[in-house]
Amino acid sequence: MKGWMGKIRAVFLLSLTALVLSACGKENLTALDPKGYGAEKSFDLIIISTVVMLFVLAVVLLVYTIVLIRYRRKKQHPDFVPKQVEGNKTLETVWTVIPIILLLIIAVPTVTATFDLADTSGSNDKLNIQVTGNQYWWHFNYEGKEIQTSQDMYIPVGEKVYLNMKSSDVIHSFWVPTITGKMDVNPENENTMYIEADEEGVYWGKCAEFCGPSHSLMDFKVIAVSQEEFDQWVEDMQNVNPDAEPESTVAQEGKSLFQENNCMGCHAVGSSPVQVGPNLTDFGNRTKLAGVEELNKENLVKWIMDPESMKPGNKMTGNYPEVSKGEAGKIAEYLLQLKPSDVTPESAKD
Ligand code: HEC
Ligand SMILES: [Cu+2]
Repeated sequence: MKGWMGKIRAVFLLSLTALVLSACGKENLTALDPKGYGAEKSFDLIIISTVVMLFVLAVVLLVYTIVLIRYRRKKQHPDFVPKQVEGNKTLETVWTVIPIILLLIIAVPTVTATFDLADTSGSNDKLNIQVTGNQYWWHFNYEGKEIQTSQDMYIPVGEKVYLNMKSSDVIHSFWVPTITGKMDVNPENENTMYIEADEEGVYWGKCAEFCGPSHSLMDFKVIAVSQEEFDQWVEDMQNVNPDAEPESTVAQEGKSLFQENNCMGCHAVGSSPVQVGPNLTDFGNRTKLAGVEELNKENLVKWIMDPESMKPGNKMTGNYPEVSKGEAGKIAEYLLQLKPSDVTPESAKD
């Protein structure tokens, strides 16, 4: 018996540790610690609904308990029929009016918040980003700025940023829980919303609409930096020369291999209409590969040789000539040195 208890306790502790650890480093993937306007509105609504529901639960439990005790079966003649009551007008009114009030308490702030968050009328003189959802990555086009990025979206902190969102294939859903609620990204029509981050930080985003085998791997980041850092980033990104020769000879060879192996049919460095695959302008500054894997040379070589093993169903697999490990290594050297700006996800941490 004692051995059993020990085992159960060990399993319990282990699961608890796993649960706690699994949250490590993902602190900015929660709707319960809001750091942006949309997320705060949603959080307030969560609180209001929870309070109302707890109130209802308490009242029902109370009435239930009273009825259970007061009207329990007593020693009576088997034929005893209790006094019959029906049609109590006061009671009926009370239990009709109270739920109406409760619903109004929830509905009024919900509808107000919905209209507030959908109001993109102030977008004209603000930063507009065209967001495109693709199986299984996100593309960001900074309107009027000739800047394109994928996976990492940089925004200035404390500013409303307007998003105009479409999908290139199936329906996706844009969700950065710590700063905003979800918005569907459809192939047929453009949906608009705005986001605003209160604090600098790296905010984790997820696709929240099932879209295929790698749906759960369709992660991205919103990186909120100070206005100065953002301006710097914009300038750096605009000054990128896609044809610049890398410093090391290995990277130079990698660049040629990148051109020879059809990679540029889908990927661009610098602002370009080529958007079949992620834009790689600031690839070396990212912390993740394809949104989810740790970005390092080993993983990158693995990706270039066999993307399918990392993201099943992705649109790169099988669409380029086979590359050897040596070639993949050189291409990786080239891609990893694409660091156009000193403004990186690290910059969001001061
Ligand atoms: C048919 C189009 C296509 C071709 C050709 C192609 N890719 Fe890709 N690539 C993609 C797509 C689509 C993705 C995004 C996959 C995903 O995340 O679902 C991708 C992702 C990547 C990524 C990860 C990007 C990121 O933002 O983390 C790298 C790196 C990459 N490709 C390198 C290459 C290299 C090197 C070649 C040439 C050997 C190549 N690709 C050829 C379509 C292509
Ligand atoms: Cu998706």
